[in-house]
Formats: sequence, structure tokens, C-alpha cells
Amino acid sequence: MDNRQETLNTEHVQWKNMASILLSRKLGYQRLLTDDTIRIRLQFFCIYIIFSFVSAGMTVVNIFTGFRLLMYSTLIFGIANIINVVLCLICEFTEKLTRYLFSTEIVLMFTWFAIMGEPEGFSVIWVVLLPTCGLLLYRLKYGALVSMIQCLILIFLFWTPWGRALLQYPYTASFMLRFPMLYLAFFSLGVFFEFVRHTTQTELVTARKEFEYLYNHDALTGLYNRYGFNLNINALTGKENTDGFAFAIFDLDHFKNINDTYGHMNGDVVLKTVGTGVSRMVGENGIVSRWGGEEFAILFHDPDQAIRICQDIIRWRRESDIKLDGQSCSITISAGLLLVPAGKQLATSEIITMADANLYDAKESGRNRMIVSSL
Ligand code: GH3
Ligand code: MG
Ligand code: MG
Repeated sequence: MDNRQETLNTEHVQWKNMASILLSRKLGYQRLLTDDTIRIRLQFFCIYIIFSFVSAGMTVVNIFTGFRLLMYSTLIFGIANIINVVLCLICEFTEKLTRYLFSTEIVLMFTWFAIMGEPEGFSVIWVVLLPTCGLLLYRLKYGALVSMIQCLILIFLFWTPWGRALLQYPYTASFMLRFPMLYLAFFSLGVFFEFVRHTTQTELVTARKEFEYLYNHDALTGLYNRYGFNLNINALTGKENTDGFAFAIFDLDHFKNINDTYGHMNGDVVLKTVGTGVSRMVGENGIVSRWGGEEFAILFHDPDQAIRICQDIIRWRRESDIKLDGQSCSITISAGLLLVPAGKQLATSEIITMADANLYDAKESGRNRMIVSSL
């Protein structure tokens, strides 16, 4: 249960955590799908590592095949990528800085490879992959901008006399005519794929948020349901209780009579009214849930506030009637409250059992009241 909640939190994840996200298949994959910041960071991180290895491999190949200039180029690019990885790990790099740094490196290397053309005009060919990578890394707008800059450089080098004068390799006229068009074709495909990916992700994130809300909340009152509430209380009881907290269960008195007299629809109105009222009175001091039927549970962050707020709720129910079918109805409420002072630790089930016993006593001793106990 806790694990699941963890996967839904999209808290800030630092570069340092990339390795652990990569290693944790469940967490990593889910976060890749739903959190764009993490996806982009993870992609940068992986691409730097992949480029470091590929450049190292190409450098070795270039040493053995005797392409010295190309060897220096791949070596420099490899070193630049290793520096990128190290920077990611030691600095709190912003996505913006990373993206400007990497796109500048790529554009420079791309231009240099296109001018140099070694070996046998090959090095320029792989750059048709860049738009797809760029769009995935930089999102649609910036990715398209970088890819267009690269395309303009290519057009300048291959289609203008000034550009051609810079080329160090004798590309054939047919290659120079066709290659920018091939690049444009890959660029268009990249835009299309990125658009589909982005739309799919947006839909998935929206559906996930709705699903998350639905399984955590009660449909009638909009409060947390028991599952959502359990996540909160388990988080508190699971850790060392440094500040103390309190747990209360409220139960409407003789609620069955309301249903029997005014009908279920009016019963629902009462539940909504009480849920809204309790939630308003608790405010920032705790978490309110619809525990079940006509029962509400409250987790108070501060045990000192809990008694006062619970008394206020009981007084509010006693003193203000609810209008049903034009008639004023008095609907009272009973409560069982358990105070858990700082430093005390207890399992969730024991806390619930003790608060429930207090509620039972409140009912037994006449309803419309609260019984409090402390650990
Ligand atoms: P007590 O003071 O002992 O708590 O008596 P009570 O009548 O409130 O308790 P009881 O457990 O006998 O009845 C609870 C009623 O709550 C029965 C059930 O029909 C009603 N109830 C539970 N959920 C809903 C709901 O969602 N809407 C409506 N209208 N009624 C509900
Ligand atoms: Mg009940
Ligand atoms: Mg009741």
C-alpha cells in the first residue's frame, strides 16, 4: 500500500537518485511514464552514458583504422559526455542548463562532422537520428528549434557555394542535394512521434490523477475514504512519533431514523452537510475521512488542538439543525478520541481499536458526547 503511494508522489528527484530509479524497475518505469521532469533527466543521464561508451568505442576504431582527426573528434566528444555525467552527479543541474550545454555540444559536433566528412562521407549520415533524439530530450518546441538549426546548417553547407567551400570531403552532388531532404523527412517523423508520445503521456497522467482521486476519496462527501485515510495514518504510525497526534472517530446518532423518516436521499444530504462542516472545522489541523456509513475519522496533527475541535464539532451538531423536506432536524453526533503524545508508538490497528472503544462508551453513556483517553 505504501509502495503504491510512493509511486504516485512526484516529488523533486535529484540527479543523484537517477541510478536508484534506473535500478528500481517498478518505480523507474512508472515515473518515466508519468513524470516528465524525471523522464527528461533520466534520458539525459542515459544518453550521456551511451554517448560516452559509443565515443570511446569509436575512438578505438578510429585509432586502428588510422583516422586521426576523427579519432580526436570522438575522443573530445566522449570526454565532453563523461564531464556531463560527472556534472549531473555532483551539481544540482537545472534542466535548462543541461539542455543548452548538450544541444551546443551536439550542434558543434554535427557541424564539424558534416564539414570533415571522414570516413568516406560516413560521419554525417548518423546525424539523421538527431531530430528524433532532440525532440524526445528537449520536448516539441526546443527540440524542433535545435533540429531546425541543424537543418539550416546542413542546407548552408550542402546547398550554398559558401558552405560548399568549407567542406573538407568531396561529397557527390547527388548526395548533397538529397541528404538535407532525408534529414527533413526524419525531422518530420520525429515531430509526429513526439506529438503522439506527448499526447499519450498527457492522457495517461490525467487518467492516473483521476484514478488516484477516485480510489482515495469518497464519492458522496468528497472526503478521503478509508483507503486514502489509511495511507495517511499508516505514514504517521510507521515513523517515530516525535510531535504526537490524535485520532477520533465520529458517529451520527440514530442516523437510521433519518433514513427511515426522510428517505435515503435526505440521509445523503445529512452526510454531505456533516462531512463539509467537520472538514471546515478541522481545517489545517488534521485530515478528515468518511470512515464508513455514517462515521467520520479524523487524524489530528496536534493532540492539544484535538479536544477543542472535537468539542466544537459536537456542539455544532447539537446547536444547529439541518433542514430536510422543509423541516428542521436535530442530528447529534458522538465521538471517541485517542490522544497519542509525543514519543509514543503504537500500531494503527491498536489506535483504531482504542478510539473505537471510546466511541462505544460515548454511545453507551447516552450519545451526543465525546469520550477521550490518552496513551
Ligand atoms: P447509533 O446512534 O447507535 O450509531 O445508531 P445509528 O442508527 O446511527 O446506527 P446504525 O448502525 O443502526 O445505522 C447506520 C445507518 O447508516 C444504516 C445505514 O442505512 C445508514 N447509511 C450508511 N451509509 C449510508 C449512506 O451512504 N447514505 C445513507 N443515506 N445512509 C447510509
Ligand atoms: Mg455507525
Ligand atoms: Mg450512528
